[in-house]
Amino acid sequence: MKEGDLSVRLQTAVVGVAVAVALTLAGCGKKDEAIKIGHAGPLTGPVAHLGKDNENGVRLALDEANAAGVTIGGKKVTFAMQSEDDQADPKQGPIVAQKLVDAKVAGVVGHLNSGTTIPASKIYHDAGLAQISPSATNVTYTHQGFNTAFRVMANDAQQGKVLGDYAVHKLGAKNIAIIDDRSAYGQGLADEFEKAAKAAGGQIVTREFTGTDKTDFNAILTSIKGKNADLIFYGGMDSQSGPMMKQIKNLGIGSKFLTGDGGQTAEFLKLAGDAADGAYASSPGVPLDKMPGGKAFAEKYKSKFNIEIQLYAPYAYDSANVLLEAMKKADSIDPAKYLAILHGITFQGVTGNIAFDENGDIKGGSISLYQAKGGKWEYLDTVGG
Ligand code: ABU
Repeated sequence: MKEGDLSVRLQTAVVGVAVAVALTLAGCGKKDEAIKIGHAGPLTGPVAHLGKDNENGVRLALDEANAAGVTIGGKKVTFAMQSEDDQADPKQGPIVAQKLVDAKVAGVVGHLNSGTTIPASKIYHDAGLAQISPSATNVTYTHQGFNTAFRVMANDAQQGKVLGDYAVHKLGAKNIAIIDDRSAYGQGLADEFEKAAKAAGGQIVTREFTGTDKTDFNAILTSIKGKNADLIFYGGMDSQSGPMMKQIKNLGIGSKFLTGDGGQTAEFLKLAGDAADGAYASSPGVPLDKMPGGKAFAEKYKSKFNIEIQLYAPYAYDSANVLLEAMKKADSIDPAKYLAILHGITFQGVTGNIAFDENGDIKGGSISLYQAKGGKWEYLDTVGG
């Protein structure tokens, strides 16, 4: 053998050994992949502030679980969020849901809007995947016979009833005008409100509608002005109710204004400005400072994200935590194993105690009422719970 040949062989052997050692080390250091938890909500568009708020709630829960350390099936596991933007668009809901199913997430927190949550729920159900909505309140979501659908707040049958009773009995409204945004949430809540207001003795003088992309309501409001309504009820989100409130005051309409949880936000106060004063709104659950873990949650949220909570973040946090709790109790991330646990779970969340009825609705949900005063929502009362 020539000297050159020997040198080439030696070099090849050394490189081979080095590659083998590197591969072995890489193998030793290889971490198990994190378990994916899906989140879906509007991360762009007029209600992106609420979608980001929900996403932050989930992120906080997963980061805390990872820091605390979780063992499932005898293995230390970590969680990673896969967050998808459904743009609050009912057409995007199922598309995003399919993306999360294809990504093999172990469970989903979302969606935010009833209009996306309901069509997405069929995809999750067909895949046998648990879905917990922190904020979708339309009744239909949990009444389709899907054992995969859960929500952690009271629904709009409860909310509409409380609002209808409140309008007539507490605010003294006899003649009522109703506007909704034609979304599953806005229209659904307006329907429930109308039923309850009529049952309480109120009269509906007109029922108008707008769209989730509209911000000019002058034509509708001018027509309502002529009807001398004692109260205007709006079913829809803050991106519409904020500008609507401003236009109500600009047109010199003296009717009281009442809306649901989609408007009980800091964003409503910002968009309506001084015109917000006097507006009434409801929200499922109790105010942050009355939630069992509200104060501590608000501090953690502020310190991690350096912003204030918008609305549903505590519910998104609880949704993620109750999902993880079911996985831990089942000692499995397989929905076929942890779904039964989720149905029977009792979990102390920051928003209150979480347990689900046979439909996947929260047991003992409550509705609170607020009035806007001096740029803040002042708490008035809580019904139910
Ligand atoms: N609950 C009001 C906002 C979300 C929704 O139900 O569409």
